[in-house]
Formats: sequence, structure tokens, C-alpha cells
Amino acid sequence: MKLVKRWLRYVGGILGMVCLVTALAAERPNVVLIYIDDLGYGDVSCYGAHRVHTPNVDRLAAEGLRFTDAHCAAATCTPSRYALLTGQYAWRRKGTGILSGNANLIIPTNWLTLPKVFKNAGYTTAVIGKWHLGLGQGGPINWNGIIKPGPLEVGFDYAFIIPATGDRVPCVFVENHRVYNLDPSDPIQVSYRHKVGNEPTGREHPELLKMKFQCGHAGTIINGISRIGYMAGGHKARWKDELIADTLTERAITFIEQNRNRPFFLYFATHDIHVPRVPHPRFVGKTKMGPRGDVIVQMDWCVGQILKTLDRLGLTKKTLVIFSSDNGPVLNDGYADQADILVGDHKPAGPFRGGKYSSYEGGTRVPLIVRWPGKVRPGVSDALVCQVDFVASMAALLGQKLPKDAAPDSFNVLPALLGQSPTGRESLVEQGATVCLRVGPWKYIPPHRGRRYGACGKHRIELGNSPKPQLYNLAKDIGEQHNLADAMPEKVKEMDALLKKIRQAGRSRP
Ligand code: NG6
Ligand code: CA
Repeated sequence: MKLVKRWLRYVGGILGMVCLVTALAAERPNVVLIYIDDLGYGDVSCYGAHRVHTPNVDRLAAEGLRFTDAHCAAATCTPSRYALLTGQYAWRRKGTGILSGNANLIIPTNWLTLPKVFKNAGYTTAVIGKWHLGLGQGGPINWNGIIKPGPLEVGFDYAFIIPATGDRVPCVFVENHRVYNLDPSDPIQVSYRHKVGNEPTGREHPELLKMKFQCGHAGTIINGISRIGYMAGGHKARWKDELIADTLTERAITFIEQNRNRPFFLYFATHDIHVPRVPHPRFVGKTKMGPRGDVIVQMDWCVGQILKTLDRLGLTKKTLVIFSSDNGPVLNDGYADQADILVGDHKPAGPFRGGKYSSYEGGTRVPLIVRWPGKVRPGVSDALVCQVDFVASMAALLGQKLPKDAAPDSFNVLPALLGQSPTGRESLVEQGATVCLRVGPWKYIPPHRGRRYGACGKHRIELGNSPKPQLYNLAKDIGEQHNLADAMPEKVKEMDALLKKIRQAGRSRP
């Protein structure tokens, strides 16, 4: 009898261990962050688009939680991604505006970052896609040698990146510390000041262009498209814009396959739907909206490939997928690709005013979908959350304690992200053309000098700059049409004081 009891206890113990380990493993999912460039709130069908269909993003929404009040941290790429990876509002730090392609790394390598949160928990991490946070330090980048510090020094185990943007030189991928496919006998030279090499520029030879530029983008012609900046050499390494989506997706799939048996974090940052919008021929003409519509379809295909890979490898249930965008939408961002002409009644920013670059909600309110089958109940959440919160929220998911000085503006909104709580933050600083404040339904845009319109061509974007304060009640006025500042001076004062306080405190995380 004693023996049987002992044996039972032994088996029970093992069973308990197994359950515990399984439970822990279930709590530590793989995380795939699918991060789209310039995708607006209204650009996918699950957020109301009808002139373009995005069945794969819609599948994510149907199987996951779709947020209606989620924000990127800023209305342009670099500050937005900076905040995403560091958990610090970018406006707190100089030099975090849109970077040129030869800028140095802006994330200090000794800081805790989103990928380091995963690495500290034993995950394998990768960034595949757009970087735009600078590379190297202390001056010019040697594109022909070892390029560092960069993604590997801020916490990624593997990197295959577009250094800046598709419209900025150098038009090459960087894999870990080196330009991918570089022929040493054809070294790369890059300048943002003056022409290098003797290849034609868009300014000199617009007749050579397969896609004309309208604002900026008059530099070296690469693959029939003139870019921002000048570049020479590196011919074998230059990307073909038509193939970027395929190349990045293939890399992402390979990374998932190689890490199928251990926890991984993949930051998959597409080039789409940023300019230049050059879909693979198989997507050309898929919408009636020209290249901008077609690259939305291409982006959706990329999402589908990732989801299929997770299905095929049996990883769907073990993987938390996050889908979002780095800033609001823009139609004409400098190339004459007809986005502003063919848009029809499509509403890139959904019901919101403004778009990329703007202080209005269209600048930072973006799609956010979180899927974790069995853990996140499908539905819709109106919680106010921001990508700056991912650091603290993922740390909470993985049971990591954040040091006091790390991720100073990152809130743990994990309960909201997992659909366990209907509320997220109470307030949020939104970085548009200027630094604005949300508190619940209230939106405050401080007086700010500057241009009224941004971007280019027809339908330019209202930046929200005004010499007068603006106050909106989004609960009643989602399109920010009725400025209540004059009618509610006390509210303006209160919001202004809180914004100043958050700015002066140097941190906002409790
Ligand atoms: C702007 C570019 C725009 C885009 C943007 C950065 C011009 C006229 N406009 O300066 O095309 O590259 O910078 O976009 O050059 S972001 O999504 O990376 O922030
Ligand atoms: Ca962007």
C-alpha cells in the first residue's frame, strides 16, 4: 500500500511538473509583430475599407482583438519606431525625427529595448524589414565594411533590413553587419549633400524615370526611380522594388521555420505601403486605386504568408500575432503614383481628420489587431493603448521586471491587449506636427506655429498647426471639427498643465 501511495505521489508530481511547464510554455508564446509602414486606420477592410480587400488582415481581426483607439507613438516613422522599441516618447530626445539613410543609430546600445525584453526571457529575436533608426556611430557609415552598432546591438539576434526607407539611398539590404550581396569590387558611396558617381539623377533626367517624382526624391535613379540622396556603386546589392515584399516575406518565413522549436520574437516591418509604391507584377491592377491600392493587397498577401506558415508549422496557437502601422496614411508622399487621383471614396484615415505628419487623430490612430488563439477572445476593444506600451506590456507577459529608469513612458496595458480589460491608458501624449495630449475622450492640440498642410499634390494633409489652442471631445466629435477651446478655457488650462507636467517629469510610467 505504502509503495502504491509513494508511486502515486511520484506520478502526481511528474504530472504536476508537466502541467506547470506546459502552462508556462503557454504563457510564453512566440510573438510576431507585423508592422506596416504608413497604413491608415481605414486602409484595411476590417476597419471599413471597401475599395480594397484584405482577407488575411481580416482573418486576424476575426480571430483576434481589433482595437479602435490604438496609436503609434508618432505620426512619422523614425520617432514612432524609436518609441516602439525603447518605450520612451521620441519627443523627449533630440535627433529622433525622420532620419536620412546615412544617419547614425539613435538608440543607445545600453538601453533596455523591446527585443531585449524577449532576449532576457530566452527568446531568439529578429528584425526583418524597415529599420530607419540609423546605423553606426560617430560619423559616416562605411557601407563596404562592418556596419555597427545597429539592430544586433540593440537586441536582435538576426537582422535583414532596409536601412532607412525605400525612397532613401542606399537601396540595399543590410544583413546583420554587412550589406547583403555586396561585390567588394563595386563599393558603395552615399551622400545626402552632393551627387556621387556619374549615374543620372531624377532632377537631371526625369525622362528616364518609370515613376515620376513630384516633391523631393530628385536624387540618384535606382531601378528607374529617383530617390532621396545620392548613391554610387553596389550594383549587385541593389534591390528591385518589385521584389522587396517577396524577399522580406521569404526571410521572415525562414526565420520562423528555423525557430519553430524555441520561443521567438519576430519584428516583421514591411516596406509596404510606403513610397515608392511598386508592387510585384502579380499585384498590379488588383485595385482601382493604382499602386497605393495594389500595395495594400500585396501587404495583405505578406500577412497571409506569415499566417500560413504558423498554421503549417503548428505554431498558430503558440503565437501571439500583433498587427499595426507606424503612422497614419498619406496619399501623395512625393511620387506621382496617382494615389490622390484614384482614391475615390476610399478613406485612408477612416473617420479621422489628418493623416501622416498630422496632430489630428489620423496621424497616430492606426489599426491594431492582437491574435492569440485560446488566450485572446476575438472581438473589438475601445481601450486607449499605444505602441510605446509594448515594452512594459511584453515585459509583463514574460514576467520580466523593468528597471526603474527603463522604458520611461511605457505602460503595462497587457490586460487590455489580451482583452481582459476594456480600458488601457487614461492619457496619452500623441506626437503629430506638435506634441498633443489625450485624456479619455478629450484631445488637446497646443498652439503651434508651422505649415497648415503637409505631404504633396492633391488632398494634402492638414497638419493641425494653429496659433490658437484646439480642444476636441472625441466622444461626440470623432472628426475633430468643433474646437471647444474658447468655450472651455478651464479644460484647456488643465490639459495644458498636465502636458507640461508630463514633459517636465522626463517620464510618465508609474
Ligand atoms: C519625407 C518624404 C516622404 C517620406 C517621409 C518619411 C519628401 C518630399 N517626402 O520627407 O516621401 O519618405 O519623409 O516617411 O521627400 S516615414 O514613413 O519614413 O516617416
Ligand atoms: Ca511610416
